[in-house]
This record gives sequence, structure tokens and C-alpha cells, in this order.
Amino acid sequence: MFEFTMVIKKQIRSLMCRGRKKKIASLVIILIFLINAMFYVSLELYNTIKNRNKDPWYKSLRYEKDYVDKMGMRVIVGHYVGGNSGGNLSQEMINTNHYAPIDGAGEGGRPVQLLQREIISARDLYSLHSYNIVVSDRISINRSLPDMRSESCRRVEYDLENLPTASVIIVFHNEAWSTLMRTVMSVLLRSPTVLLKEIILVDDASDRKYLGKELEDAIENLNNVKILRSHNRTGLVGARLMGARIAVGDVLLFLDAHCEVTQGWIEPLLERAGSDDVFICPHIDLLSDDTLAYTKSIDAHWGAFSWRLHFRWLMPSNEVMINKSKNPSKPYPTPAMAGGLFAVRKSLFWRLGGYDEGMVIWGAENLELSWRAWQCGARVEITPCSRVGHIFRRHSPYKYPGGVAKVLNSNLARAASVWMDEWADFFFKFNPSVAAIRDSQSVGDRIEIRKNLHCKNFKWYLENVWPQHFFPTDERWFGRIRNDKGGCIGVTAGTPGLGGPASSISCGSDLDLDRLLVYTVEGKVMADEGLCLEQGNGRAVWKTCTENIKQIWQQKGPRLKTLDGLCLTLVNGDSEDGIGDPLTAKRCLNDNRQIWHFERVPWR
Ligand code: UD2
Ligand code: MN
Repeated sequence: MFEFTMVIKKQIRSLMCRGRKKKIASLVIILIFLINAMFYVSLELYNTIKNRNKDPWYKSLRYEKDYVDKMGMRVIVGHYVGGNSGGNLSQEMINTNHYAPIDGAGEGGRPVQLLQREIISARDLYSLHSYNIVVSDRISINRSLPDMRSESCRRVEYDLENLPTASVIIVFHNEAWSTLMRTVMSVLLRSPTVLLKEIILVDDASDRKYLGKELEDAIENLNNVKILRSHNRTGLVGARLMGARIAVGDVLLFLDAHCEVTQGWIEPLLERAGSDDVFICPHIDLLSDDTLAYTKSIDAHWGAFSWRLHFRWLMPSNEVMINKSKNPSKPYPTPAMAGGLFAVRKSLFWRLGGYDEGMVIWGAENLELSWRAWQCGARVEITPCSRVGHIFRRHSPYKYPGGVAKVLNSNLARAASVWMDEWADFFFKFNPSVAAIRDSQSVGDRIEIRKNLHCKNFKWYLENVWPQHFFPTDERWFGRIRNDKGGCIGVTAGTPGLGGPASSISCGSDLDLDRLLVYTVEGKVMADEGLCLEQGNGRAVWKTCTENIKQIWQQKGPRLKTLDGLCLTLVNGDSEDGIGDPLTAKRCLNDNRQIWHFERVPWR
């Protein structure tokens, strides 16, 4: 490039000083250069495009941005927003099946894009299911999907004759016809017949017309697909139990009604479930709620929960990551399951007490089941070799009879009071609205199960199953850390678990979980959602808790010091009261912006 400019400069100079012939010659030379340059650029462009097309389309896909965190992981499963089932849509619109597949649409798990005017009507219909129903109705219920498994998973061989058989149980309430049927068809298309005993659909009192006779007609000619109907809206626990009670397979395999399974999905689940001590989950991939594109989710994730008992995906422990890299096709343990997709030997499911029938509609049953499994001698695991896509929704599309808060709180209250011991007190103390309905829950029979099975306590669970947890304990300090100038250390409200730059926030009350921190023996300052205060480049930040030594803050009198001896400082910002000013580690001085008051708050 430099040489090229030099030449041009020379040519211009010569143009100005010499005769006409020479001018023409110079012009020709410039032209030749320009043509060459253009040719070079086109060649580069061509090569880039050619190379891009070498990889299958889905390898170039990025994780969906807005509700997936920096590591590509969906942060929240389900949302606590109650249903607006269709708003102003006509009855005819709501009750009719508009499935009309278009050749090739969505094949291979590709996204379906709509035209501008179609997007408008799709948006109006979105609230019906909280996913793009216009797109779903265009994709064949038999669509193809890529084999999502890793090389090492594809190499595993299974002895089909000796695997236990499965009853696949799919519960639904007012699901779209096309997504429900695509779930069913994907199972039929991709499960060896020797392994699939039956598919049991359980209709949880849907009132959409197309889920009546039209659905029955659709499954009539399919092998071993049955439908059960609950006449009252019971919720997913009641509905799954209905299915489990009639299941004839060795293994119960639960799926949500908006899933698509991929090649080889069932074998690893059944092989592991055969061992009778495990609840085994597939690796859950993402089906876009907008385009229905099938997208890989991050390779390693495990399930856990926040202080408020919201389910969260987190990075597995170092130990799990090391084992995974040694044995990439081996199932790995997880503190909790997302809840919708798992397999378990029928005998184990019932031996451990099925589900808590007192849990209504939606929520908390996944945590209850996970705690029960671990505490009562079984395990919860994820197998990376079984890949199932699921439409994660931003809102719940259906109604919560009695109100979302009441439904969720009563389910959470049940799970916490049976399994969490001291940590139930922690949960109730900081969630008074849940505590208010605790006593109206009768959980005697569930406590009986815990006793009869001689289950371990929650302390054991935290220490052994999830030692990286960020809950307070008797060994950890818990409370508020206030700067001498005003303002407290805390995470500014934002997307859960995402972290960001650290500033001081207002100190709030003793019941304000957002202001309260765990300070560990090794010097980590932890907030809810597993965020730790870390000294970043020039500024303190909230980051996922790791082994990084930049997350260690040693308490030296009223100061918090990094390992290289810098003091946590409330930077002099624009504020008068110290609130909103940035935090960072600086040379220690005689400065009250480096003085911190540890105000202990009893955590239970
Ligand atoms: C997640 C789980 C879900 C369940 C839930 C907590 C995944 C992928 N999904 O939320 O299975 O464990 O957390 O409760 O792990 N349904 C009924 N009756 C109802 C409500 C729901 O049959 O009253 C059905 C619904 O149609 C769906 C399934 O239950 O097939 C799960 O509901 P969801 O998809 O709304 O839950 P999700 O995925 O947000
Ligand atoms: Mn779901």
C-alpha cells in the first residue's frame, strides 16, 4: 500500500513536469495499478465467501443475544409473567389450527424469516404462545435437523437390545398444534422403535379447539402415541403424574411440548437411566422463539439457583470441566435440573416419592426434585451426548389461576420448607410474601418421605454437591458493607447474573437482599446470582465467582485489600452522598473513602 502511494505520487509529479506523451504513459500506468488493486480486492472477497460456505450454516450461528449471557448461556428458564392469552384476537383465530407447511421452510434447523407484512401479524399472534406461531406453522412437523452431537459422542456405541425402554411423557396446556406435533414427530423419527415403548400426551385442561378431535385424528395413525386428558387445570406436576401412572416403559422420559430431539438423543439417556440411581437430563439446545432456528447452547453448563430460588444456568466447577475435557462424552453432575427434560427409571421415580402433588401449575418442582434426588441418595446429571432443542420463552403464555405470585410462592414455600433446613429460614426471612403462605401449606407427607428415605440435610447438599455455592453459611460473614463516606457495596439492578462495573449503591434496609453480601473466609465478596467483586483494569467489576485471585479482598482493619496491597476505594465521583460512585483498588492512603464498615445482618 505504501509503495503504491509512492508510485502514484511520482506519477503525479511527472505529469506536471513533462510532455504530453509522458502524461499519457503515466495515466496508463495508474490505470493498470487501479485495475490490479480491484482484482486483488475481488479475489479476497471471493475467498472469504467461499471459505464461509465450507462450514455448515449452523456453525456460523452466534448465540441469541438478548436473553443469553456473555458465555452464551440462557440465564433464566421460564418467566414469572402471567398470561395474556391472546388479547384481542378472535375466537376463531385462537381455536383454529393454521398449520400450513411450506416446502423447505426451517429444514435442517434453519431459521425462517418472514416478510415485513407477515411480521406484523406474527407479532399480534405472539402473545398466544410466546413464540412465533406463524413461523412454527410454516415448518413441517417432520422437519430435518442436523446431528448436533460432538465427534466423541457419535463414536459411542450402544447395545440397543440391552437398554431399558422408554415412555416419553409430554404434558401441555394450550400448546400450538404444530409445535406439539413437531415434538411428537421428532421423537418418533429419531428414536429406535425397540427403545420407544410409547409416547403419552397429557392434556392439562386445554380449551383450544384444535387440541380436541383434530389432535386425536393426527395421532390416531401413529404407533404407540396416546393421549390422556385432565378435566381440571392441575399444572405440570399433576399432568406428569397422570402420565407416569399409566406408563409401561422401564424409564420415564419427560419432555416439554415445544421441543425437538436430534439424532441419537435417546440412547445416552436410557443407558444412564438404566443404572437406577440417577435423574439424567439431555443437553438442552435453543430453538429460537422468533425464527425456530435450532442453535447450540454452550458446551458446558449446569443448573443451580439464586438466593430467591430462581433457577439459573452456571458454569460447572473446575473439577467437572477437567473431567469433561478428559471424557467429553461422559455424563456430569449438576446441582439442579431445569425441570422439563429428563429421564429416570420408573422404579426410582416412585421410590423417591414421585412429585409433590401439592405443587400447582408451574414452578419449583424442578428444585424440589433435584434436592430430593441428591439428598436421598440419587444423583442429577446431564449427558452431553443427548441434544434436545427447546423453545425458551420470555413470558408464560398461559393463565395462572389464583395469580402468578401465589402459585409460585406456594410451590417455593413447599420445596424450601421440606428440603432446605436453615436455608429455608434464610429464604423465608428475606421473602416475607412467601413466608406469609408457608403455614397454609401442608407438607407433612413430604417430610415423611424425607424421614423414611433417611435423606441427608441441606448443609450436606451445599457442601458436597455444590461447594461453589454463594449462599451464606455459619462460616461466612453476611451483611452490608458501608463506606465511611456513605453508600454500600452492591450490584446495581440489571440482568441477573450478568455483572458489570461496580459502584456504590444506597444501603437499603436489613431485608434488602440486593444490598447484602457474603464475605467468605478466603476473602471473596459475593452477591446474589454468584457474582464476586473483582479488581478489573482500572475499575472494580462484578464477575461470576471463580478462582481468580483478583476476587480476593483481605480485611485489614476497616480496609479491604487486594493481594498486591491496594485498598478498595470509593472513587470521588459526582455524587454528594457517595452513592453511584465507582469502586476500584488504589494505593492505600489516609482517606475515608477507603474505610468500610461491616454491618452484620443475621441471615436466618
Ligand atoms: C422450566 C421447565 C419446565 C418446568 C418449569 C418449572 C425446561 C426446559 N422447562 O420452564 O418443564 O420444569 O421450568 O416448573 O426445563 N404445562 C402444563 N400445565 C400448566 C403449565 C404448564 O401442562 O399449568 C406444560 C406446558 O405446556 C409445557 C410444560 O408444562 O409443556 C412446561 O411449561 P413451560 O414450557 O411453560 O415451562 P418452562 O420451559 O418455561
Ligand atoms: Mn418449556
